[in-house]
Amino acid sequence: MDEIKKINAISSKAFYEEYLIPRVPVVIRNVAPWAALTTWSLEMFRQRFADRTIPLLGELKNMGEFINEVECSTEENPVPYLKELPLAEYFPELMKDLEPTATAMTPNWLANNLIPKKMGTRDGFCELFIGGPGSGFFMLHYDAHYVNTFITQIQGAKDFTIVAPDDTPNVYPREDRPNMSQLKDLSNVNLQQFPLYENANPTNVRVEPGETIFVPWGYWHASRIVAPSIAVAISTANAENWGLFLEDRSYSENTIKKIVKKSIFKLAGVSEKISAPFSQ
Ligand SMILES: O=C(O)CCC(=O)C(=O)O
Repeated sequence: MDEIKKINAISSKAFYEEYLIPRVPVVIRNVAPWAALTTWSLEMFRQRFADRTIPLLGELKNMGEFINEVECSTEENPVPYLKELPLAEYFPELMKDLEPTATAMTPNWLANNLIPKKMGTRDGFCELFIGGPGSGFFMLHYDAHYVNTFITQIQGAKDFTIVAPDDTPNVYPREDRPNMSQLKDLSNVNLQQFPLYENANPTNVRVEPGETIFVPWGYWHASRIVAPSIAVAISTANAENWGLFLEDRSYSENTIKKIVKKSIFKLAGVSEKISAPFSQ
């Protein structure tokens, strides 16, 4: 795969034509003027949310205690990575710090209030990741349901490895979960067990504060934290991938119409029964 370019903030049209439609990974600097980029830090999480409970490795943990541990994390003694935490569920008051929506991430139908929770994406379209050196999302994977993903580094730095979809046979997808690779850590691949990986053409890029990596659907990726890290990952779907998204989630157009209609009535505060005579 070619080297991943770093570009400055870009118009929606240029992003659409040069990166979204041809599915080209890229790092965007200053993707949006988010308050998160200047006000979030490990210290902020410790001060404002010390008593908030978060799930980590199947247990509940106090945020203050977790942040103290992240600061002590080392390559030799890493602390577990807090990953894929739905921000709107655990830190709803922080969602406004990610406004306005970046042009490159617009439109995002997954963030629309008409898409109900039941589709399993709305509350999870924005995820929080916090961790220290020695940890990371080591397992190579691509994101499910054909979503595009934008991962913004708020603090610290992370090394990403990206592998193009045409290298899929070389990265040994799991049979039971084809978007997960059997390669659990790219820094230590057993080539006797996985010889085809030698034919793969991975690309590495370091993502630093204020930078956003765009990972198009189907692209394999893994990360390794190099400095105490706070990041958010935003999944997007719109006309470019909506058909694939619905098909993958086994939703027919008709079901979607029904779901959206229900949401409209709910938002308007009107019962579907009362409004039935008017809904034809
Ligand atoms: O930010 C990271 O460490 C990894 C994020 C990721 O792999 C994802 O959102 O799919």
